[in-house]
Amino acid sequence: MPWPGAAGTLFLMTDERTPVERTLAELGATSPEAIAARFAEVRARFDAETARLAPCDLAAWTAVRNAWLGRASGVITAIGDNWLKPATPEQKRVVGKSLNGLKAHVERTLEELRARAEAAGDAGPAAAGGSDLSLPGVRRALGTRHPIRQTREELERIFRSIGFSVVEGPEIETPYYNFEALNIPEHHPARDTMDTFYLSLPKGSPELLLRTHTSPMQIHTMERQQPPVRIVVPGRVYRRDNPDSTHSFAFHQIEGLAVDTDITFCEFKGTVEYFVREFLGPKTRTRLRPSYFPFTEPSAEVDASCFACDGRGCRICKHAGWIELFGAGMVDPAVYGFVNYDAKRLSGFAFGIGVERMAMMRYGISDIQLFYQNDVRFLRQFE
Ligand code: 2NL
Repeated sequence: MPWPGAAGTLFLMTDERTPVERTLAELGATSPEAIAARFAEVRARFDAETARLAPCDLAAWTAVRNAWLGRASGVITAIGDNWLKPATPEQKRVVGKSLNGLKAHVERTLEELRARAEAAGDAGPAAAGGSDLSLPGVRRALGTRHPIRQTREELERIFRSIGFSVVEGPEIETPYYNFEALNIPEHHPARDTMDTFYLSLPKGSPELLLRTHTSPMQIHTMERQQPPVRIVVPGRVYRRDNPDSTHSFAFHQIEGLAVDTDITFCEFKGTVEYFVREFLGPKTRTRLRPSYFPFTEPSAEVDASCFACDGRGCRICKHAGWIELFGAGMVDPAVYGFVNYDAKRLSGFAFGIGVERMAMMRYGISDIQLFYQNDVRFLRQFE
């Protein structure tokens, strides 16, 4: 059965052509009013499409321009081909005039939109919903170096200024480098005060421990190079201490070592005095007190005249006038034996400075734990 009313009608369901792809005759628009109405429809459609354009979506703008002004298949070309060319001479005047009007409207509108897109681009991506790079940024507070780091760098600077190099090494060591090569044999009482954290490893593995001082790196250095040696070794060290206001199971040291053919106690004393004056000020006096370390002979505790009372006696120096700074001494010849240095020809000195202790003196801090709590109210004081 034929489709009711299908034959010969202009409204075949299968005809998917748009109005501008058909002739005005096919559309039934032959009177000037009907033609004007068709043009009005097309113009309304164009206005609707351009109204949807985002202010600086250039890709969408280009698509609209091509759809309307494209030479081969744009709407304006289609109207020229399908509405104007087949029109009767009387219709042509009306169609031509309307087409010119429409084309001018399309061109003008698209040009305006392009100008708007450019202006939006100049105003920054914010106009398109992005971020505006011309706005002031979000300022993030700059961090500061931790007071221990600052003190360590100051200590490094002082020793660099007199020819020492800075060397760093691992925090995990073998008992040989941490103890034996430093003249601390297995059952030496000095191991008790420095006994430390051993790594739990599978049975049969060689023993490893957390270094109790940075001296192992000095042994490594002497194994690798012949004198002259002038190094300082900063870094974190570990000891089995219970925490209190002056103890921590992890703290920092800067150890020094100088070995050469003609280093005497004078070089040792001169270096120590230079360091103390650089760190605590030129008026500071230095005193060496006899002491004992397995790896130095003779050994000394280095004291400085109290920075708070200049030696007159106060609460800080417990009325002694002197404050203990660090331990030091002439390298024990036994140590040279472990690194194949010629003990008859060579001599040197060494020292071990606690970085926390120096920082506490420098800043008047009485509790070492403050360094490890990362309380910004404490840390901000060192900006
Ligand atoms: C302290 C002070 C010290 C050393 C460390 C050292 C290193 C080598 C040879 C000889 Cl390779 N000495 N270091 C010397 C004297 C003191 O540290 O209070 N230590 C427990």
